[in-house]
Amino acid sequence: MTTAAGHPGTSDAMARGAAAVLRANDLGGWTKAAPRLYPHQWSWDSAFIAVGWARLDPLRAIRELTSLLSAQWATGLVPQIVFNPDVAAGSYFPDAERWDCRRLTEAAPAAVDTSGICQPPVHAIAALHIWSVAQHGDEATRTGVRAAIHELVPRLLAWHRYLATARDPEQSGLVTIVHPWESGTDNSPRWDQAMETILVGDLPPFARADLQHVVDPSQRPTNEEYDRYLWLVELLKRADYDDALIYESHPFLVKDILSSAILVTANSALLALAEIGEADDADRREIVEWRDRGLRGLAQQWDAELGLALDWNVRSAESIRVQTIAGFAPLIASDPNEERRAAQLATLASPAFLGHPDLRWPLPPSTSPDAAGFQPRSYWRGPVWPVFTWLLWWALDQSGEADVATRLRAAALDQLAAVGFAEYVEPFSGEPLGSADQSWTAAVALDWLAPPHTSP
Ligand code: 9WN
Repeated sequence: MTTAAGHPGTSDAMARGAAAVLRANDLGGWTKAAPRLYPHQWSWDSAFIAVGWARLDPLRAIRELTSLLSAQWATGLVPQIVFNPDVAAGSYFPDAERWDCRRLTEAAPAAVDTSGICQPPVHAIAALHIWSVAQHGDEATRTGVRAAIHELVPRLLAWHRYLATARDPEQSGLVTIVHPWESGTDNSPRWDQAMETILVGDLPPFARADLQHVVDPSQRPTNEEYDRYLWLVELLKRADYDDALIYESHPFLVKDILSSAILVTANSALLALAEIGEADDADRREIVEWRDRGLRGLAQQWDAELGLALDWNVRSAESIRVQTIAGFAPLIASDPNEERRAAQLATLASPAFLGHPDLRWPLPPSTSPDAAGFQPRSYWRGPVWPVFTWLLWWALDQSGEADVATRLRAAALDQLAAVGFAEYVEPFSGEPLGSADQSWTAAVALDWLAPPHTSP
């Protein structure tokens, strides 16, 4: 498969190619996630995309976040998708009409169409990253980014408060998701058990648009999975997207360990942003509480035997014991506990992940080849996602694991040189899968290539 940007062999060519992908997918103040498969603005994509834009233009980068956050709901929810009104009907499903948020709830913004769910809260991490990169820019850039952060901080506070309250009424420190799409790792085998119990009712007919854009349907979720995804959307609509009602009745309620870990790290970032944005002391104390509660929640879900943290199924009251990259939650959250850190690093290096003898590159498969649900070509069931490699690399680098981080970055760049800016990659053959010219893949390449070769 050849990407529009080509297969970049050298660092310079790769950086030029990555910039070209972002520019081609740029629609003004925001960037579509992929040229054809994902023609709208996605929430966590935008945060990673902003990390890449920061290396080209920090002011454009912060606009990506400002634009996304302007579609925030009155509840504080930052929507998974902000719909592009200019794309042809049938380009992506479920579309704005199917979600029908503006008609069903006053919490949805009046000016734009959005979906009615959220995605992992990477945004504060991205905003702080942009701020750090902007320090190397001119005065106008620094002033512009600072002004934007001033405006973003109250919105980010409302977003994190929403996750810490409406999405954690138990005060467990862990974020509840109500749809696998909210995890960002949609068809991960983590969700299989919870999804199998869902009986699809009277589902209005629909046509999938995603299969038009991949060469092989086995790379995408199955039709059975889609029926369940769409049924969950119907149930959320029947509850008028009311979080309290959803909590009472919804069949899919899961504490997502990855979103929870990202929230811990995002709270650390928000604390720094609160300083820049001059938030008051009460807000700062609240952020510290959320962060510490999050760390305690992650510790509760630690599985010493697997050396991974596990999701928790709220409905069945049990841990979900599947080996996936989400289990590296303590590493992603910079959990200070030494024992867990050592165990996480050992699991990462083991044959269950980076040490697997058949891997094309030592990069983390989304699901361990040892796990029952592993499938090397299917989306989040096995392929390597460069964007996730970046998140893990960034967390390792931040927390002083320089050697592991350096090796991960080198392997990631080797992979990108071979596959271009693919959405995900078959872990054994190295075949690029999903969409070509995926914005967040190009974005993380730009960050990896920026000197010095560490995060700012
Ligand atoms: C549903 C845009 C998004 C990513 C998700 C990824 C995929 C959408 C889909 O694409 O999900 O949100 O249609 O499959 O799983 O992480 O945000 O890139």
